[in-house]
Amino acid sequence: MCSEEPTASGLAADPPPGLEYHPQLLTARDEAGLLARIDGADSPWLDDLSRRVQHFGFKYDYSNRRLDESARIGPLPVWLTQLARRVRMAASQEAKCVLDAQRPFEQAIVNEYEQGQGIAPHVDRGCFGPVVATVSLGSAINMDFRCDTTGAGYVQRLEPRSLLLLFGNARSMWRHGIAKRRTDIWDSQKITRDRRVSVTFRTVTMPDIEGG
Ligand SMILES: O=C(O)CCC(=O)C(=O)O
Repeated sequence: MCSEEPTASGLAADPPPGLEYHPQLLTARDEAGLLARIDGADSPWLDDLSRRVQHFGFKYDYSNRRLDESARIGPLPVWLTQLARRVRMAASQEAKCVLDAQRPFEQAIVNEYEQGQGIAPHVDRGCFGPVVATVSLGSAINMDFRCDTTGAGYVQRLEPRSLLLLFGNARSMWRHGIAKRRTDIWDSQKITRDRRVSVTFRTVTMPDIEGG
C-alpha cells in the first residue's frame, strides 16, 4: 500500500516514502560542463521518441520495455562514472544501504525536454534495480507523482543541478511523469519552462546478468 493518504486537493502533503530530493548536487560550472559534454560530438542524440534521448551502458528498448544482454553498449564513459559517484556520495544512509546491496549504476539515459515536452507517467521496469537517480540540468520543471493504490498525488519541483532519488514505495508504487506543457504552477506562480536535460542512472537486475 502507499502510505500517503490524499488531502482534499488530491495531493499528499508529504513526499512518497523513498523520494529523496537534494536541491544542490552540482555547481553552475559542473552543470555547464555536463551540458557541453551532452551536446558534444561524442554524445549523439536519438530522435525516435517525441523527445530526444541518449543511452549509455545499455540501450533500453521502449517498444518491448525490456533489457537483455544484447542491449549492452559497454561501460559508462568516465564523465558519467564521475557523476554517478557524486550521486552515491549524496545519497542518504537509507538509500546507500539499498544501493550498496546492488551492482553499480550501469545504465544512464539522458532525456531532453524542449518547452512543451514531457514523459508519460510510469513506474520504472523491474529489469532496473531498486534505486533510480536523476540529475537535473537546465530549466526547472514539476514532476508529478501518483500512487496507484490510493490515488494520492504529489508534485516535486526539480530545480537545475538537483538530484532526485526514488526507492522503496516512491520507486515501485508511485508513477512519476512530466506533463507536456509550456508552463508550471509553483508557489502560486505560473513559470515558463525552458530546455531541461536530465541524466537518470539505474542499476540493472535482469536475471541473465545477475547469474553472471
Ligand atoms: O527526466 C526525468 O526527470 C525523468 C526521466 C524518467 O523518468 C525516465 O527516463 O524514465
